[in-house]
Amino acid sequence: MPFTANRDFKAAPRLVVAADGHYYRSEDGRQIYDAFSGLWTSGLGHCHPHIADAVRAQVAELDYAISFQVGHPKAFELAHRLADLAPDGIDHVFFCNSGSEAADTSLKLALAYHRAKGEASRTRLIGRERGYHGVNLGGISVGGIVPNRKAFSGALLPGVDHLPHTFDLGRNAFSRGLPKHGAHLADELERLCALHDPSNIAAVIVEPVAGSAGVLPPPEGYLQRLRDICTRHGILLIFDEVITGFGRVGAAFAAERFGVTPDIINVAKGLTNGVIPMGAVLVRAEIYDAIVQGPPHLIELFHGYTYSGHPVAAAAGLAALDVYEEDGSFAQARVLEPVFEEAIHSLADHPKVIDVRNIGLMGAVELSPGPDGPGARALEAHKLCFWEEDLMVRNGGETLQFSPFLNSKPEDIQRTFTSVRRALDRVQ
Ligand code: PXG
Ligand code: PLP
Repeated sequence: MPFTANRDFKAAPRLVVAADGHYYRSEDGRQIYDAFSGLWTSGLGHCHPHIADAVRAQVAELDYAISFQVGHPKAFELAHRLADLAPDGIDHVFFCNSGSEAADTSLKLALAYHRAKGEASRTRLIGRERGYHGVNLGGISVGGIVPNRKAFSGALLPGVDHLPHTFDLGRNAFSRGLPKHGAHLADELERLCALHDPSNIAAVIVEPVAGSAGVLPPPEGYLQRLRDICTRHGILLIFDEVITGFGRVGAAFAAERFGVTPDIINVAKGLTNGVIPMGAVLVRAEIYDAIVQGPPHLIELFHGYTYSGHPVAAAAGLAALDVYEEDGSFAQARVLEPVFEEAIHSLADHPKVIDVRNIGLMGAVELSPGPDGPGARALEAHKLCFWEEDLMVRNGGETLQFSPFLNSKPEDIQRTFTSVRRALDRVQ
């Protein structure tokens, strides 16, 4: 069980055996409302019939195509559809199978790009404290979640710096949407440029809204400042949109919502609505063109996976994009945002709550630590919700996190927080 207290879990396993729309069915036959859309994955609801049909048909028609030698049309079609969805200028796609692979792929592409352009000294990578970019060695090197790095610290990439995180409880607690304070924290990038010289810096990677670290929306103006500094110094800006892509912030991408266009966008999760594992790295034409060079009979980029552009994943991705488009899911999420904001902030007066944060359909409720030490209270709340409120909520550290479906019913969003309040009343 990844990122789970395994012994605690096995003492009382929380098992789900089926799902339909907005509900899981637990092993003991209860309907459990999913307030987290899978693991940020399943914004359209579970077992969506259009996606299930597409997967069923594809697995019977072409199960696999030998990815290092031949292609198949659906991977190219999906690449074109993603390029259409992405901000102008971002129009080439490298497929992989998860957000972690997208992170490492994007870092390698940044290095390959600068080298191809004759700037091979640009090797330094810059991440951010509290950043999450999956669990592979590149991703944890630029990531900033301490327990994910601690045991592996001797093997992390050299030449990595971290920007400060943007969490400021003192000044920004209970912000609705983007917090007011903290744009100046982007200027730390300028300081790193002065320290190392930009000619040694390849890329900056950030989540536009930090997700796993407990939903940290960017301070007003912060992302634009990062963009400006990167542009000034020829540094690539990578947005890790594994969570924020596909409607989670009420637009196709956070880049669109916040009006800041990076050079590279990483996606996974919602790309297939979580149905089949798939990730992708979307890049500007200039990056693709710089890398894909040399004698035409030779391999241009020595990177890729057995399952890159897997036919069944591609079919699931195309079907998910169909539904996002036909349902107008991204606009739906934008309409639900104020409903969600009101509902989640209704917990602001709870004595165990010290902060509530939200943007789009992402939200977190920060708890004060209980008598059993850090993290225990949020885990207990998750378990109470699962067993007694028939509700799936995510705990991470001291936060409860929420990721309602893009097509949620407003009353279900409201009911979620009535249940959470009851659980918080009872936790230690
Ligand atoms: N980047 C970001 C921004 C992510 O949120 C990954 C990369 C890694 O994706 P994979 O598919 O390799 O897991 C993620 C994944 C949580 C939670 O509770 C978030 C993730 C995964 C598990 C739990 O917030 N994000
Ligand atoms: N390990 C071995 C021995 C392999 O042969 C391969 C791929 O052929 C891999 C790891 C990488 O697997 P994947 O391409 O699924 O990431």
